[in-house]
Amino acid sequence: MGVVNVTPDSFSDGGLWFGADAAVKHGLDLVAQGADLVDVGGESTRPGAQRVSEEEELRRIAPVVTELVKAGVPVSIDTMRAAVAEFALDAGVQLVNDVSGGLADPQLPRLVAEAGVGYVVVHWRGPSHDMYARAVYGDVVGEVRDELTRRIEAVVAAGVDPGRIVVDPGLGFGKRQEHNWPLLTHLADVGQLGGRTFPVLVGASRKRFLGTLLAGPDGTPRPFDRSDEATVAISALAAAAGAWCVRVHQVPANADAVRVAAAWREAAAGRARP
Ligand code: PMM
Repeated sequence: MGVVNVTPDSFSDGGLWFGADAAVKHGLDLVAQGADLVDVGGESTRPGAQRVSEEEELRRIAPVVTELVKAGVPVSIDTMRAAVAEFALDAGVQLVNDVSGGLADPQLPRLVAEAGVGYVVVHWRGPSHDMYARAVYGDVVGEVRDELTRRIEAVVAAGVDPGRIVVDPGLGFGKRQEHNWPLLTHLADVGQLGGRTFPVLVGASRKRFLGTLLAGPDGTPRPFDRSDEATVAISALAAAAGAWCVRVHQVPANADAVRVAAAWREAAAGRARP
């Protein structure tokens, strides 16, 4: 999954694709580079971000979603708002990526259910402006699994087909560096909820915990745009551990990493590659 953030302020690529034409071109480039899906978002969720209005979010994503779908690109819409999802569903997106897991807008799961598309349910404890206040865990993997299970029960009660649900541990969303790593090393557990196995999406690309890991000798975090190689390493490890999808800003090397991991898994399972 390649990311097109149509925002002026996303921490990883804010402002780069803010104009609709630049955003559409970027989406087409990501597909040419090997992305299977393009995730379009019009609201930054970086730590501390304030929410944008619904009108502004719609204004940002509408032409980009419309043009990419028209060009035959498989699009997912990254939104927490039913009105934005509704526009995107009418335009023909294949997946709704809701970083609030249905908590921010209770109307959203019902819309997804009616459209019969895929739904990414992300672990979330509340809005970005003060998300670190909620980053308190005893057993992070257990608590994320319990909270995701409750979200799945809620969205299924709203009519979403469990077979269309993808789960996401929500790296960085109300989680500090010490919380992200155990989630990454327990991806199979994250996908096993309430007696079912769900596909898992991993969004580690350019996140702050990678910059912290790669800090210089004086402790200065590595800038986000110099953590792409670390993102590629996570993509390989996550895909080898069975993740269904990795959400990334730079596609080429991540697409290669995913293909390496697929060959690795096949060989490990004793199957020869054709
Ligand atoms: N992270 C961001 C935005 N959307 N969606 C999913 N499913 N998972 C994520 O981890 C995720 C997301 C924030 O990153 P960005 O602002 O760099 O796109």
